[in-house]
This record gives sequence, structure tokens and C-alpha cells, in this order.
Amino acid sequence: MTNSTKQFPEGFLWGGATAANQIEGGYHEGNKGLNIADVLPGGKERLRILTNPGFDFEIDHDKYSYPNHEAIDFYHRYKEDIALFAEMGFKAYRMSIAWSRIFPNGDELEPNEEGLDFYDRVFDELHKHGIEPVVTISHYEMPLTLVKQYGGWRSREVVPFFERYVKAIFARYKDKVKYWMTFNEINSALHFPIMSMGFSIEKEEDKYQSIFQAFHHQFVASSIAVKACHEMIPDARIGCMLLSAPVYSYDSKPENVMFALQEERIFNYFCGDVHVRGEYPAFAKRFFKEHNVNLDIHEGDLELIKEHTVDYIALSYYMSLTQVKDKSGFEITPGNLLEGVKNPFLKASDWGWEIDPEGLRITLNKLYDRYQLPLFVVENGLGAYDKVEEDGSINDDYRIDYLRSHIKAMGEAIEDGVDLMGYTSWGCIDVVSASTGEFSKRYGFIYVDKQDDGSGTLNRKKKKSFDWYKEVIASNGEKL
Ligand code: BGP
Repeated sequence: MTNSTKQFPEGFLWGGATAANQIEGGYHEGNKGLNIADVLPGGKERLRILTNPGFDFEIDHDKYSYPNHEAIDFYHRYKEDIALFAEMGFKAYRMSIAWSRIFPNGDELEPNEEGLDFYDRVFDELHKHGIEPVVTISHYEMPLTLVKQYGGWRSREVVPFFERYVKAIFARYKDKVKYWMTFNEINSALHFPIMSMGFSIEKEEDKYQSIFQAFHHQFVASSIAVKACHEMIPDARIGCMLLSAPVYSYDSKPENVMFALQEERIFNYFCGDVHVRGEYPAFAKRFFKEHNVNLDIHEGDLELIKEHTVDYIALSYYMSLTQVKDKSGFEITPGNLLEGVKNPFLKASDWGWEIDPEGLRITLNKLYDRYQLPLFVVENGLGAYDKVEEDGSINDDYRIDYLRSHIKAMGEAIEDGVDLMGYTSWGCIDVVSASTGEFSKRYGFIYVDKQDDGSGTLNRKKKKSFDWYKEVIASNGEKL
């Protein structure tokens, strides 16, 4: 099907996205230290850990498998993978740096040269192919020492360690990386703080106090990073990264509409407001009061946050959420560990994530109305089971349909007036799933022969969507 509306601007950053912990493997190579992802088992056990207290952060090979340890071995195969990205015509590749490769325990004084060297080689390879690196500074991979000894982002002591880390990577890569973002899906911590904040909630009554105090530490850390980036790499841009899911009211009953608005404000806008406007939003006051949140704010924090706000907003978008104040009698959807009620107008993926391209247009419009800052869709995609046919082909038309409809929605948003910088679809090559630790939940244009039981050759194979996306990029979004 052809669509020739010329909606996407010249220089639009088409590409794909991954994260170090889900792709690299080599978990103890190059002097890397352990990070939080290294101790997360695969399968059902992971889901239990992400949503329940009492995880001890120890590796137990007799009991569990650890899919992130080898992942898809990008650590050794990055040249082959980047060549495939280049073949698709990627303009940009979003990736993350594993903090624990640069500071293995997180609290050392000097960075690890082998870790720095690895990313030098990756960035050089990308530039060789004319691909712009877009780098997440922290994507679910906090050094384990900071988790175990300090309590993750709950502790203020982590802030100077993060500062040392960001300054080390800015100094080293200032000529190679011009697009940065701080914390992946920072707001996801409201639902599963382990991955991004490095702690689990032990007592339900402490939940909001610990999460919002940790947010405060991350906001301070983010402003330190923004300040350092602007000073050290004046021609770079640095953004925040938000998990975005518009929240619909199930019906027009005013109490449900208000409930959906509250959910949307706390989940979608709270972090964005602080990152972009440099202030805690007005609605936080009542929320904090009602949830017994008393923030420990140090002198100078609020000024720092106000002065060093982000240059753009990066976002992930997979699905929308539908809410009703009283959920009894409603069917619940388990999307991305976020809980909503079933939307009768939407179909869902095999993992219950409701597919809603119009929701992407709505999200982009809402974010742009609110912030008037450039937006960058840095994650979007369909997790699906892929079948390798006897002739070796993988006909992932369902993925093409999903991506096509979401790219169309972005085109509409651009026509609506939204300033959109680019699109890097999630898991451009199959990766370990963050929420389930499975390999069989695949997103890629490139299939990786790695199975849930850990078997497989790790060979790469192009799916049908590979050639489709190549055309999309070559036509700057016109041929869908
Ligand atoms: C986001 C994360 C990614 C990624 C993606 C898909 O929440 O930033 O790391 O994994 O979701 O999620 P999943 O792997 O659980 O399907």
C-alpha cells in the first residue's frame, strides 16, 4: 500500500532501539561488574520478582536461568549487527551504555578502560556506516553494588556516583555522540521500581514515599547530567525518556473521567513536568499529602532542577490504558505490567498489550500541547511469536501491520503540528524481553536463533519486515 503525503521532515531520524542489558551478553567480560539485570531470572520467576517484594539479588545457577548473561551476544557480534542496521538504511541507532561496564561497582573513582573502549568501537562502527548513535545513559542496568550496598536510587549517595559516570562518558564520547537521554522510562518505576530504581517495595504503605524520594534523587541526577552535557558537549541534545500510554476513561461518567485524569497525571505527566518545566506540578501537592509523601529536598535542589531542563522528550509507546474507578466486574488487561480494564474497541497482542495506533497520535498531541518541546519516539513495536518456515523465511506481516499503522499515526501527528525528531522502533533485532526474560517475545526485523531454554546458534536472519522497513526509510515514510 502506498501513501504519499510527505509528512516526515528531511533529516527525520529513522532507526531502531535496544538496551545494553537486553542485547550485549558478555556479562562478566571486559571487567564489567554485575548489574540489576544480571540477577533477574527468566520466565515466570521474573514477573514474580518484578511485582513482589523480597528479592535477594543473588545469582543462583542451580535454581534459575539468566537470559541477560549471554543475551544475543552483541558484545562480540556488533559489527555484523550494525552492518544489518546499515543495510536497512538506519539514520539513527538508540542504544544504552551499561553503567557497570564503565564503573563495574558504580562507586569507583576511575572508569574501566575496557568498558570505555567497547563503546568507542561500537560508536566508530556506527559512524563508519553513517548511523547516528542515540544513547540512553541508564536503561534498567544499575550496578549491583549500588543496589545492594546503597539501596539503589532510594539513597542520595548514588547521585555523585552517577555524576562521575555521566561526566566520564561525556568526556570520552563528546565527539561521537550528540543525542543523549537520561533514565529509560523513568515513570515505569511507579509500577516496577526494581529495574530502574534498584529496589523493591517491602511494605505497601512505604511505596509512594520511597518511589517519590527516589524520583527526586533521579531528577537531581538528571539535572546534573543536563548541565554537564550542555557544558561539555555544547552541540549535543539531551532528553528525558517517558513511558507513554494515554489513559482513557472507560465511559463518560464524570468520576471515571476524573479518575483517568488523575492516573494520567501521576503516571504520564509527573516526571515529564519536572524534567521539562523544572518544577513539581501543582497536582503533586495533594497527591503527596494523601499518600504521606514527605520529600527530603536539599538546599539548591529545586534551583538546579529549574535551571537545567531537558532539550527534548523521548518516549516509548506500545499501548493505551483504559481505566474505571471501580474495577469490580471488569476484565483486566495485563499490559506492560500496567493494569487497566479491557477496551472493547481494541485488539491485544499475545501478551495482552492493547494495540492502539490512534493512541500514539493522541499521546504525541497531548505531550506537544503540554510541553512544546521536540518529541522523539524511541520505542514502539509489537512483541510476537515468530515462526521460521521450512524454507527459512519468517513472514511477520502482523508486525508490518502494527508498525505501518503506528507510523501513519505519527504522520498524522506531524500534520497536527507536532515537532517529531525521529522514530527508533523497539528491538530492531530480537532481544531478551525486559518484563518476561523470554526470547520468544520478539520485536525484531532481524531474527536471532536463540530460544527460551537458552539453546540456538545465535545466527541472524532477516524477517519479511526487514525489507519493508528498508523501503519505509528509503522513502522517508512515504512507502508504507
Ligand atoms: C520497555 C523497555 C524496554 C523493552 C520494551 C518492551 O518498557 O524500555 O527495555 O523491553 O518495553 O518490553 P518487553 O521486553 O517487556 O516486551
